[in-house]
Amino acid sequence: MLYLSTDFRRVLLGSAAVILSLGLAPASAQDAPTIPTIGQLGLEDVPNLGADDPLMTAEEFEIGRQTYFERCAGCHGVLRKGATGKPLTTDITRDNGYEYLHDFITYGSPAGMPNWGTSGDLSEAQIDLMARYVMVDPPQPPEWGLPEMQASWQVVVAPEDRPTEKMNDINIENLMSVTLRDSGEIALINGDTFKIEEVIKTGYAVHISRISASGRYLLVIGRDGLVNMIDLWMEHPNTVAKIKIGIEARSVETSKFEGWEDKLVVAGAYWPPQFVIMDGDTLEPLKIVSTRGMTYDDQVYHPEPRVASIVASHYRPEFIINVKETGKILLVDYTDLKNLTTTEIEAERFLHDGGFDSTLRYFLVAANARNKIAVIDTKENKLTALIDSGGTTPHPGRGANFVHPDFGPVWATSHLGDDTISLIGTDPEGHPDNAWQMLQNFTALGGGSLFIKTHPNSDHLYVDAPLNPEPDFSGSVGVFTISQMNADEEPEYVTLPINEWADIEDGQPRVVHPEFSKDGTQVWLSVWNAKDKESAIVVIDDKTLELVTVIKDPRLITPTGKFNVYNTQNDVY
Ligand code: DHE
Repeated sequence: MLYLSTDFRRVLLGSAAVILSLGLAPASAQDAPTIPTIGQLGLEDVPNLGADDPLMTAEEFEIGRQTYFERCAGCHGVLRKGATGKPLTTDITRDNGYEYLHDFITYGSPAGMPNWGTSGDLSEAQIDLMARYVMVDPPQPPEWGLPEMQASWQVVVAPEDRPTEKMNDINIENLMSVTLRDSGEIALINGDTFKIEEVIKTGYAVHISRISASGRYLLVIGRDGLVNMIDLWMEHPNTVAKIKIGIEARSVETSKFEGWEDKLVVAGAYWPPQFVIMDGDTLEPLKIVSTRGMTYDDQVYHPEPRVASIVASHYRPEFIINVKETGKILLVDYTDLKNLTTTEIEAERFLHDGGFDSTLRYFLVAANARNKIAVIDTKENKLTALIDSGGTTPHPGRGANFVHPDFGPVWATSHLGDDTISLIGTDPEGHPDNAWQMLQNFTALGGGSLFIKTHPNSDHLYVDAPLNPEPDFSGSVGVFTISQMNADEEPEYVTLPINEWADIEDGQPRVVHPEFSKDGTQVWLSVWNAKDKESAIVVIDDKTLELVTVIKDPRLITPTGKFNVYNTQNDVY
């Protein structure tokens, strides 16, 4: 079964030509799906098709496969068993029927399903096709082991040919690595001057950026599993090594423990479900570990336990690897890859994203299907607490750490499924009664929030709501004043109309991912529009909450995540 290629393909979707770079070539005849007829499924509501017609043609199936990979697999899973999104196995979808699926894709839901139709992201023809596609059994994607990784591995500039000192005059600590999602690029934007220094080609629908312990290397991962290692010391920072670690991926991190700075890189894949540890200079793959196995609670086999967030411990030479579907957190000791030692912690399902508390000792991660936050003590290597988040589908990003006037140090998360903000106490020594308790729930803009952020030098807490179907909410950010918070009252927030400030006429841009400058004086927000429409980055003054500047440039295609080098390198959030 060979249907992999790294070539870009151009296919016609409805009348619009779209370039797809997913690393997926057409299925061979052997893989051709069995497509049932309308009559076999007992459906009556599919437009223009009669009982004897197949639900879709083989060509439509191929387009559906690509679109599912691009838009749906992240939440619903490659095998469609569900995670952040609901399961879409055919027993369920065929029961739901065409009309239900069509409407759900078109209008979305306040619980976090994007409104693909009304937002203009998918055309009517694409929605029709996807409503039919999810009623056909999912294809099984291929494996991706060492031979495939080695074949994709490229050292573009050998370590001995790289600069021995910084060759540019950019203040790299205040550089922002900005995800340009749909162009498969990152923009390096100067945080002092707002100038776009470089735009660098990366993987498909590039996801996150992380910075090596020294601050020199920027690691970027695309949804297609391509990891780019970018040297920020070069006169013009660019890729020095790259490798494709799987078919679908979301996370990358580097070793940060003392003595191991910049030595290793780790990346996690959604498909195949595995992580790989690589050499920190060249990205040579050294060790691949599958995450397939038993769920922590029912103890039944799961074929697709995807690797979600990964962080590097500051207390031990370990990577903290969160496995979504099994609900397990793996503390992987990287000092001896031949005799790998892993502490496996039973946490909760489905682990997604998270970050450290302000001391960097505890790691807090959302188990979003069970509305829980799991807390790991990275010094003692054990589960410290499992806390009800008080809302639906917690989605913290890395979360926000601040000192609450009444509660002391807390970590905050917002939610995808409703408008709840949750504060958890994180100071077992200074505030033992509050530690690992859900101290307060209050409301922000609305459901569909993805990220919450503050900075040690800021008195503000920023909460977005990009997946809210209501444009007034998805186009704004809510800002709370920390010093005005108290234990007895729901704090008030101000709404900043970021979309209005960006002054974009066309489309329904979503405001996403607040990120601070190095010193915490400015906050950057992405105004994320469709890829053929204007997008922007809005920078605001954190003290006055007034507009500093709007960064617009034809190269800023679908900006989403932004990663300040210093804050990301040092886990400041
Ligand atoms: Fe993300 C982080 C997975 C959709 C922007 N996203 C993460 C992490 C995971 C993840 C596992 C944690 C990485 C880590 O810390 O190591 N994201 C997924 C999905 O599975 C999901 C839900 C669906 C998908 O198909 O990918 C998804 N994510 C999105 C988006 O649509 C976002 C808003 C826009 C985009 O660029 O794709 C998006 N995700 C982000 C960002 C982060 C992230 C900006 C890093 C947050 C941070 O501050 O560290």
